[in-house]
Amino acid sequence: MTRAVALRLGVFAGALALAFAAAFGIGSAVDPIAAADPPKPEAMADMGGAHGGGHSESGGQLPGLAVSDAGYTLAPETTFFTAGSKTVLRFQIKGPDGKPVSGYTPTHEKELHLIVVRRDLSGFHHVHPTRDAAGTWSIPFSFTAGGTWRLYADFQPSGLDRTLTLGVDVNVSGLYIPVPLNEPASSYSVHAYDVTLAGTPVAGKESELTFKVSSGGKPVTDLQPYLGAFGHLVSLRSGDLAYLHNHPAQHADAGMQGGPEIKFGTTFPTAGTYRLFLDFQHAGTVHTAEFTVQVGDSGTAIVPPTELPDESEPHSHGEETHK
Ligand SMILES: [Cu+2]
Repeated sequence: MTRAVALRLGVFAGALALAFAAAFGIGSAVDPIAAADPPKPEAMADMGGAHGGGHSESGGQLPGLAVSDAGYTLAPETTFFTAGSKTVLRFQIKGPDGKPVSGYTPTHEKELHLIVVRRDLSGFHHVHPTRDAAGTWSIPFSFTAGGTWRLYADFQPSGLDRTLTLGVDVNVSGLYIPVPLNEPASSYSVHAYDVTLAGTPVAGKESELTFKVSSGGKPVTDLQPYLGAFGHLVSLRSGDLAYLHNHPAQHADAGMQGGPEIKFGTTFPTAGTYRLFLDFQHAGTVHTAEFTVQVGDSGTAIVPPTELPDESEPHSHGEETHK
């Protein structure tokens, strides 16, 4: 009984921590992003629904919305989990022949990228499972709170000339406190870093987004390459969690230094609210900055704050908090 109580309390504390984190800027909705980086013409056409998607079972819809596409299926071993306990995520990608895929073309130094996020867009993770000889992918994982979570597998099977992003929902039992999306903001603080965002996103057209990383009021000029780029941007569209994945045009080789700016050409397929997750690496650690972005049919400028908090001030997150 003591153990059960402790477990419950643990789950509750985890959920509170998550809710607290969310209040300070985690969890929002984003946009469907093209699977390719840089976006290939056909992927862009898919995003805009410009052609019929004859090559695709999903009828040309945005990446991340379907569990099967082009004959490939994301097949999790189970879709039931318990919050707060260590588990192992296991899944296969089944190919057109129904067998687990064992041939992949690496994209950004990995055969497969796994994104895990709760459907309210809180609790984002970008991880890299390992594959066994039988084609089963696995990675240790702990869900921080209950709710419906979504797994995205972003990969390129060697039999296909483009990347696929397949998505599946999983059920996590445990305390569920939905976290509202943060209001749109042009700055986000994570650990010792302040990240600002500037740009003028427009629906259906490529727009440049510029992130700038500072620490203690000083620009960071020694960002490290992470998986071949100085930044990885995943955007999820609020409402249906359609998925976009972008990288800077500039390739980053080991030993190069980047920053403070990281620029992306991003095409948001439709107007709407998107949650952007920027992964960057500094001093050996990967951090994720999150932004809620409102995309309209005519561009609205996102203006970064002119003054960043310096270390003498209490750490500000520059975003409205929700109670
Ligand atoms: Cu990845």
